[in-house]
Amino acid sequence: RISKNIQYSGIILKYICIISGLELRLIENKQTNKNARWKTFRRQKREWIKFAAACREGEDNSKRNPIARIRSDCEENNPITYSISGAGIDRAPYGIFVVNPRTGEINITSIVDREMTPVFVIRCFAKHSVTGVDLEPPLELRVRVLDINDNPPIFAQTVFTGSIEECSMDNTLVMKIIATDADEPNHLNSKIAFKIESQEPSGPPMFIMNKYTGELHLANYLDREVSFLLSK
Ligand SMILES: [Ca+2]
Ligand SMILES: [Ca+2]
Repeated sequence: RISKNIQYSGIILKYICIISGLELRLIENKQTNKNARWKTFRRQKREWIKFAAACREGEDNSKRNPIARIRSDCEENNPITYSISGAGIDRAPYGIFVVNPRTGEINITSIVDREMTPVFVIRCFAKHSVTGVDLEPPLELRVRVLDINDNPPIFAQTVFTGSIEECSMDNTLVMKIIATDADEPNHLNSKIAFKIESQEPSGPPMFIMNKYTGELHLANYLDREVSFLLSK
């Protein structure tokens, strides 16, 4: 709370600023009127009031409705119609979010897919119900879609082919296996671990797979003739 007096041209202005709003008190000191007259002007800080809950993909989020609510304090003096637009509303995927034009409550109506739309940006409007004039600047409401682990890793190719000269140095890089996972990047749900499931010819392991990078390195005893014999 800040309180300050300012003397200006015979008028004392006393400002009292309160965090939740703004109250301006004006004291007029006129020579003709020894009793100071108080006038109090109150102005609510105008703002869109908003909140938005995050939604989880692949599940019914409607039990958390309304997932967002928008409200303009112009509501007190004007008939307001709320509307929304954007992806998930009037652009594909259509009709996922709907707004109650009177209350500003935003509901989610269907299941969402993070891999298709990781964040919905909802543009919100508050228009005068009769004139259609915007009573507030458009507001952007972001609804993040939380990831679930619903995608397996996929190899970039069905067959990777590599070659290596015999008698190569230990641990020589033979090839790198590439795979991707469509779940959220840099998240446990998209983390990939590589592993050699089996080798032909069977026998002692000829290669070492780096679990994290997919790099295949030579083990220390590759001999073409031995491998050839093993494969026979
Ligand atoms: Ca995954
Ligand atoms: Ca996912």
